[in-house]
Amino acid sequence: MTIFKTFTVFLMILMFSFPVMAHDHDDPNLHEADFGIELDDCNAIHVEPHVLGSELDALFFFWTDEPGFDSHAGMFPTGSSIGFNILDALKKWNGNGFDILDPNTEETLTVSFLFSSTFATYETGDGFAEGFEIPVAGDGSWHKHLGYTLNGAGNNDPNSGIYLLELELYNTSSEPNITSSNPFWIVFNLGMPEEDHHESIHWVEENLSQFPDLEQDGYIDFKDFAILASQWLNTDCDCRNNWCYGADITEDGRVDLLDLAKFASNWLESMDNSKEVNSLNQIVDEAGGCG
Ligand SMILES: [Ca+2]
Ligand SMILES: [Ca+2]
Repeated sequence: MTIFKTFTVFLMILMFSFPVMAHDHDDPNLHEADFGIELDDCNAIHVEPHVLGSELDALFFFWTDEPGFDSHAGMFPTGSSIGFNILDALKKWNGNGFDILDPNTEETLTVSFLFSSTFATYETGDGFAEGFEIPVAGDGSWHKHLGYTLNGAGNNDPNSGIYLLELELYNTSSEPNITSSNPFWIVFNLGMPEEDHHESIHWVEENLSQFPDLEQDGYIDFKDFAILASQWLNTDCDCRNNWCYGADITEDGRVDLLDLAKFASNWLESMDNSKEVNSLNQIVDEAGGCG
């Protein structure tokens, strides 16, 4: 058995021994169904969890206002606003991943908000789309529900399916200067079985959120594992050291079995790609470790 295969078995044992638990809100004071938002120690907007599901209501114009956003009082500078950007085209679940939809011939999604006198709407396009800004409350909190409407092509109703929206939040404050959030996702379901919805949410969690490409070259391989190993059991991870150089994949302050399980499951999934397996074997060969 090669070192590569031995290591794969080792990772699989770890993965099945220490399943990664789904993220829940751990703050009981925030609205449980919403994204929790806060500023971290580096004045970056932190959105938790990174992925939430939502149900579109076919009897109510394919609309929902869930999930919302919630923060504690005093979190953001009063007088500032929080805005959102749509980071990519709307995508649709195909059973194994998400396909990009053509906004000219397929579904789009409209994001809306009712200000005191005006109704603001922004629609997904074929890529990045700028959203709008909503002021922070007088106590420095931001608890808002945007509206989401799925549009069919032309004048048609939208087709049943599971749709993916990618967003980011930013704040208009310049003192302090606040960094935009990392991408986060809403997975909308229109008329599909809940088990398919859950599967698609899990796919986003595994493949888009907390993707453990620590060296950031587009591949998950031994070079990334070397970074994880170098930070193993480190307990002082935070935004100031970029969560222990990315090794604290779960961003909970320490590098431990939860991070290794996350790393292992992504690595094993990437092995479906034979090119990736070849590159991994090549690394083992170059390291002189092929047994
Ligand atoms: Ca990498
Ligand atoms: Ca961790």
